[in-house]
Amino acid sequence: MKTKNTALNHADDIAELCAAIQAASGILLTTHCSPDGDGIGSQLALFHALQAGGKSVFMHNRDGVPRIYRFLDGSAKVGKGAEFKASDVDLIISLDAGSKSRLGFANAFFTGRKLAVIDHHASNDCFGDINLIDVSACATGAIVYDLIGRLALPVSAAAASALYVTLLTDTSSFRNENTTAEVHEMAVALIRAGAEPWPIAREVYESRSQAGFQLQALCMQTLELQNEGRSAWLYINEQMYRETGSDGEDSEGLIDLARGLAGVEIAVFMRPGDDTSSWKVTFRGKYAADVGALAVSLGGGGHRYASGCTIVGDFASIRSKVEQAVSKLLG
Ligand SMILES: [Mn+2]
Repeated sequence: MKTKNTALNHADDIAELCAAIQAASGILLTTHCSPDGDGIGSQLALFHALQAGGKSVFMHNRDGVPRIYRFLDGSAKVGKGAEFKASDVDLIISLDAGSKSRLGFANAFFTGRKLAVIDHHASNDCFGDINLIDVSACATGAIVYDLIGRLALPVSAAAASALYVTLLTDTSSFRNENTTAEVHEMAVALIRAGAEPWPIAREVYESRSQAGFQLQALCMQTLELQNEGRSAWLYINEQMYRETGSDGEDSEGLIDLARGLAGVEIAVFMRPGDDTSSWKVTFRGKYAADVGALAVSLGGGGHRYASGCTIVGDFASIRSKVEQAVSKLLG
C-alpha cells in the first residue's frame, strides 16, 4: 500500500507487515547511512523481539553502529558495508530512512527480496513493497514498539533500552515539540521493562572523545550569523578532522549548539560528504520556519524541526545556494 498514515489508520499496513514477517524465512534489518539513535535503536529492538519470536534475523548497515550506541546489546552483531552476503534473506525491513538512496546500497542488494519500510519522515516516498509510515510518530522506535506489541512479542530489557534510545534522541531528550504525554507513557513502560535512563544518557551524551571536544572548539569558531541573527551557520572541513584526529561521528550534535542561540530561527551545519565532491548540509528549526520543506527543496528530506541534504559541489557555491534558500524561507 503506497500511502502515508497517521497513528489512527495504519492498521492495514501493520497487518500486512505482520503477515510478511510471519511468512519470511530470513529477515534483514537495516537503517540509513550515518545512523542516529532512532535508526540503531529501532534496528536493535526489532532484532531482539524477532529473535525471541524464533525468526532468523540479520542486521546490516552501510555505516555500521556509531560509537556512542555500541553499549546497546546486540550492536556487535550489526554488519557494515555496501555489500551483504546472506542468500537466505527474503525480507528486508528499512528503519527510519526516508528514501531508498538513504540506505546507501546498490539496487542488487534488494533484488529478489521483499522490502518493508518503517518510518516517520514526512518526506518518505514510500519506497517499499510494504510501507508502515506514521508521520505523527515521535520516532521510528515508537512504530516499532507498536509492531512488537502487535506481533505479541516480548520487550526484553535489551529491547527496552534500544527503544528508550529512539525516544531520547529523536525528541532531543524529551524537549522537542513531539514530546507528548504518549511519549512519556511509552518511556515509563520502557523503564519498567528494564531501560535505565541515567546509564543510557551517560553513554549517549557524556562520552565525547577529547578529539571530538577539540573538533567542537574549532567548529564553534566558524559561527556566522546572518539574516539579522535569525540564521546561524557552522561548518567542519577535512582539515579540522585531520588536525584533531576526529571523524564524522564527532560532528553529531554540534548543530544543536547553533540553534541554542537566542534569536536564531534556523541553524545550518555543513560537513564533508561521503566523497570529496559533496557536502552534507543539516538544518535545525526553532520557530515557524519548516526546515523539512527547506531540505526537500534542496533535494533532501527530514522533519519540520530537523532535516538535511547532500549537495554535490564546492563549499562556496553550496553555501551561497543554501544561503539563498534560507533567506527566501525567512522572508
Ligand atoms: Mn527518526
